[in-house]
Amino acid sequence: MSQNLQDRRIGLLGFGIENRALAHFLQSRKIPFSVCDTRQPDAPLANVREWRIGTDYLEGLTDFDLLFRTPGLSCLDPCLKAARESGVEISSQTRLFLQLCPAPILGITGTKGKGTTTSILHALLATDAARVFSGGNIGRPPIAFLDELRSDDRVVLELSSFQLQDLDLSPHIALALSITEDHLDYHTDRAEYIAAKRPICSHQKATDILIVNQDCPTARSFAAHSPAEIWHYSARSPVAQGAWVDDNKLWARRPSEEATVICPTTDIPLRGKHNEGNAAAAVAAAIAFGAPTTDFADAIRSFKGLPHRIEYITEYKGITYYNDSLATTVDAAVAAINSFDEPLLLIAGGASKGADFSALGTCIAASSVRAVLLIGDEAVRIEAAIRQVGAQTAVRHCRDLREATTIARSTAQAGDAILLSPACASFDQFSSYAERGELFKQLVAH
Ligand code: UMA
Repeated sequence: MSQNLQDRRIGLLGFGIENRALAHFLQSRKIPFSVCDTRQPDAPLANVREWRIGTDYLEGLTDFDLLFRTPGLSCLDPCLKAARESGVEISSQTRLFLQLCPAPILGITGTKGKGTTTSILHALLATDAARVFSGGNIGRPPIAFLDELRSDDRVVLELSSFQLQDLDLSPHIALALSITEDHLDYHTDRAEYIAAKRPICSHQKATDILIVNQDCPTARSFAAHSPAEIWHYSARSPVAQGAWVDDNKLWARRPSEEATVICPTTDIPLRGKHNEGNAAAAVAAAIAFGAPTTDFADAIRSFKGLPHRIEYITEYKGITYYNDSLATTVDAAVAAINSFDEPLLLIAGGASKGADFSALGTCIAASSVRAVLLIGDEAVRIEAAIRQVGAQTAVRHCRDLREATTIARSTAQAGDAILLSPACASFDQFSSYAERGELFKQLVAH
């Protein structure tokens, strides 16, 4: 494969986290390449054949034989389509990794829960003798650890619709979590978003395994697109092979074996029914990978959770604070709100992704939310969704996160929780969800 790459005119489209890692991989093999990006990189790299920077960066793509698309650039872009039709091969860091990886790969996709499930699965697999490597959309491009891999290792990849959309090969084990809708500013519509995720399993072989969320009709529909053996997981009811939650316990069953209890659900140290589902998904994936269940309960009990996902920050004067900045979709915010019984002051709003907020309005009306503090571009549409369902919940429009936090703190009473769960992207006021979450943590600490 390196030899094949040596002889080609290679262009990296976009120079972010993924293609930077790919650039280092190519340079370590003395394979030349050019870089095309809308903007000048903060830290340019030496020994790049050519830099094409600016709004016209996608012009003249037929100068290349092989292009590596950054996830943020849709494969449906007209310039990419034209290049493909002219015979240029369009690839990506993810595809190259799948082509070169010597170890079995488990890929996880879904609208929400990918990161948490990937992390729980990593913890479960780490209890076994085989080494485990995790990466992908979670923030670690796998090409960066390709050279460390051996055939007896296990690889877990979190894969987004942006990464999956044009893949022509699938992981050996695929896990489809809940699939609803997201990124409607990037995907043409819901159908195209769902279709973009299907390569998680559509190029599998009969000897592969596909695990689907039994509780999600869209995830279940993926089974018809894969020749692999089908397993399930569920947060609600038993499955034939896989893992599930029932009778306040987490269960697992390998094909043709008796069901075994992994642990009581009270051992899962994460809030919310959706996280019981994520734990079941991780257990199903770990047993599909052949890991023994002996130490799973310990691994689950000591799982710390991830930053920015219903992350407990502190308690002060009887008020608890949670940072759920990663909730960039309506579904994620709804799941977070539903995981609280105590009275809630919700901070929500942010940049638009074209979402429909009606489910958020319905959830707020039926929940323990007693006040909503709105920020960002989507504040007006969120208030409209709350009013649409006739909810009487107090709504305040705030200038920014700082003001929302100050008002929430002065309004809250002992026993309340203050939750940042925006249901929106962060890009109107922040560079990322992580920057938004970090600011919230700082504001709460002072
Ligand atoms: N660029 C262009 N044209 C475009 C898009 C981007 O030139 O149309 C350039 C930008 O100027 C910038 C670079 O490409 O220089 C940025 O690339 P990028 O944002 O496409 O990708 P990376 O920085 O490589 O990060 C990507 C994922 N980003 C996206 O999917 C948008 C990261 O997921 C991922 O962690 C990383 O690869 C490692 O795999 C982020 C994300 O928001 C966190 N993902 C979405 C989500 O989780 O909901 C899908």
